[in-house]
Amino acid sequence: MPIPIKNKIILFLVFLIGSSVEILGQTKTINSGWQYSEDKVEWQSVNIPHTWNLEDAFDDQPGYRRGLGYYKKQVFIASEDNEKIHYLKFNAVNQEATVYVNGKNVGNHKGGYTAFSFNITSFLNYDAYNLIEVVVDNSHNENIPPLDADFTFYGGIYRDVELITLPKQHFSVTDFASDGFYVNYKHVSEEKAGIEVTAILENLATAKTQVQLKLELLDSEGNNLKSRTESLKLHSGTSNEFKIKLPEIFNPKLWSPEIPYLYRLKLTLLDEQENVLDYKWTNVGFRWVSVDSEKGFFLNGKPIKLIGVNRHQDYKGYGNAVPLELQKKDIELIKNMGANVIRFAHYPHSRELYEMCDKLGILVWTEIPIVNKVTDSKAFFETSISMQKEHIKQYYNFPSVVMFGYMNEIFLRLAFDGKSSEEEKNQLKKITLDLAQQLENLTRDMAPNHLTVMACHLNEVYNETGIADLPMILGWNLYFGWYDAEIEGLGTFLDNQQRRFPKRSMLLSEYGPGADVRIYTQTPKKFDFSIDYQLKLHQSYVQQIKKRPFMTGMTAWNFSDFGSEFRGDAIPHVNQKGLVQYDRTPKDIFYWYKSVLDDAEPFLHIAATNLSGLTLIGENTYPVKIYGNQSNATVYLNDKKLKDFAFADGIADMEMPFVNGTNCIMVVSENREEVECIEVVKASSLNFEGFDRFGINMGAHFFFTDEAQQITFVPDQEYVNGEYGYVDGKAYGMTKDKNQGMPHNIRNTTSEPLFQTMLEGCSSYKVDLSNGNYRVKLFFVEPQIKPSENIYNLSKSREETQKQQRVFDVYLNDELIEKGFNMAQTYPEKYGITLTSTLEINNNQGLTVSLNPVEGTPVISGVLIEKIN
Ligand code: GCB
Repeated sequence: MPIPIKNKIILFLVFLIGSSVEILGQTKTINSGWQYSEDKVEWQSVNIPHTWNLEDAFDDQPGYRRGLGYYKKQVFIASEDNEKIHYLKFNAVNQEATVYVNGKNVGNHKGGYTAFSFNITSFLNYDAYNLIEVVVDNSHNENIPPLDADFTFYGGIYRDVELITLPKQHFSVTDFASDGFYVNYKHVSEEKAGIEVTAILENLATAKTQVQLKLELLDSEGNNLKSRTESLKLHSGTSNEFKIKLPEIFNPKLWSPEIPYLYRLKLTLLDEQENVLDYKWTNVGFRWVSVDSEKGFFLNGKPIKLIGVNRHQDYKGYGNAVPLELQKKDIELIKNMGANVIRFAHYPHSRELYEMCDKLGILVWTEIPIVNKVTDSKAFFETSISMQKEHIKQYYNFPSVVMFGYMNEIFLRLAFDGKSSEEEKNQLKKITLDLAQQLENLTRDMAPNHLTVMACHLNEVYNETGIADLPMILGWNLYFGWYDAEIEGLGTFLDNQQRRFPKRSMLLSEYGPGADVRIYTQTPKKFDFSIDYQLKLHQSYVQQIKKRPFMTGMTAWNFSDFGSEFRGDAIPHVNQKGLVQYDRTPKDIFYWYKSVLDDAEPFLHIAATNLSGLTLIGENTYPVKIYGNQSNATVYLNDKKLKDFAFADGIADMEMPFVNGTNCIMVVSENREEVECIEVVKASSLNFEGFDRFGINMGAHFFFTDEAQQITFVPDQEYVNGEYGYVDGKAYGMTKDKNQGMPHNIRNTTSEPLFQTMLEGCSSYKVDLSNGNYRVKLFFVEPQIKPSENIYNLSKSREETQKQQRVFDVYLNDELIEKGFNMAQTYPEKYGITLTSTLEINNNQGLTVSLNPVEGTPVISGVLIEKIN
């Protein structure tokens, strides 16, 4: 459950006038104590942030509730405030909200990722409780982007709700819910820098009013560098826009990832008696950016290769309703990894995170969620345009924001559309281009100091339609070595694009394979979800991009694993391409990036945590990777020196002669020391000396650490005398391009990688156990169920197998343990099945699991053997 955030007062202005204290304006969050209902009959108390899809987006039932959710709350408004103006501001509600105050409709907002606000003054009662009601709808709506995407559209009020009380003259709260002022950078160079502020001021009094606007520019220590006060006349009942320049400063300290120097701009609105009416501030970072289609990205006139991550906002156990403090830790972690860029995908994230990017020195790509396809309707266009206006206005003042985007893989659905006619497809291309052009123009117009961006998927349609020529930087989301062809295909593709379109600047806006920390192997293969394949792909991609000066940079997909309800990754409902896990525990790849990107301090990492439980029968050593940002180090195993070594590309592979039991690896470099201890089962044969359980992940080439069963299943192999293996049969669903077995959620288990991989057509499986009594568990699942429509599993080999009966008898040696086993009939819908029996082995006959077909081809996913005496 989300940790409740207490109501907090964000800004509480207290001013001394004579001896009395007057509070002129205040903004307070009203997050606590809302009532929530699905049907307006049963209500429960909730705090904001809240979503109603926390459970059903992760359960075994396909789909999650997309519909209406009702929220209500009473708010007391004091009579002292009856001369003030009151606003409600919602920082994000997914995805449509209709707000009522005391039963009256005060407004509606479409779009789940930007803020919106309403003036509720005329609806309020003073010295009384006022009822706020919000009807939230996360149903599919043809006129609200995103229509379709690879992330869960959790419904609810999931960012702060604020009650803002202000005097009649104030910075606009309703100019697309921005801060009511915009900082434009003028002539920024190493020699000088200037800013011009556009302020939108409201006067909600009935008469014209004279006010003063005071601008002050402070350095990071708080010294006042420049200031200017303007006397302004505000017309009543309308917004008043003013542009005010501050005198330039000379030799400004420039903002960059290395030195994110921030100035601060204060804006104070005063009445004629110099009472403060309203107050704002923002970070100012002097920087300028440009791109060159041959030389890449430039910050402050110097080349910089952007290397960083995409980020989604959701978080294990919270969905999109994530406490801000947890989210902030993400940005710290991303900086700690050494990244210099974040793409906030595929929608605007909490504004506080952008402020952190200002402070920490991380360049930002931010975008709105027009993903996969558009609707040919006036309403869709209008929502999209207004969403981009909100986006630009709300995120304009963050100096870290250098790229504004508006579309992601907008032809993805079209590329997989087998139904529409050519004519319909051409029409869709035309209107998509039209919307893109409108958004591009709007963005250039509204954000002249920024770069425009868009991300495409691997398809010629972006070139052919000309959409790829619109943005200043073209992002390519490229999954060579995952959904497409081989890892090395990346460079060839980019070189080819550069030859064909030499004037375009390109950024690799997404790349990365799925990776599950429970899966590891010495023979990583495409689409196997192993952490080893993740390293292989990322390492090669970084090398390929670094080699190409024309590439502006790269952002890995994704910083973290994230919820995507329809997915069948190794953890179902979760996209596992993260560099960190869904709960933000780093995967080893995170540390590899840190080794090559971050040189702030000496760093070492022993990539062994996930190997704990490793079982080695007959093998002598297992390679462990050491990461580091130094040139060399020395490695020890169980206090014995193994060797001195040098790092290459932040990495060194060490063969470890592990012993049975606890093993401690120590790595020592000039100024760092790291120790990691893991448990290893090591035996020359299956004699069960020093261990009492042994599991095999049948049909898989990888180890799988199963938390529920507290064991690491070893990879499968063809039968080796004295060990174990299949006598016949083959691994199910494994192809050159896909090595996951069966890309589905398996019901009633969390051990998907055990069940998803299986042997098919194996009539005899041998395990050379020594004599004794054993408990044997066999694992099965019926793989032949229609795969769900998953456009993100783009493997060419995806095809439906013919439906057929599969009936077989199961024997352990001569003992029949299941007759006429028919999973499709007895356990429908991909149910993970365990058959457990005990048996005695004598006469050194070992164990043979026999699957005798009655009809169709038998399958088996794994075996777990426990010696009982
Ligand atoms: C993409 C999409 C992103 C997906 C990602 C994936 O190209 O832009 O939203 O999550 O691929 O993992 O398939």
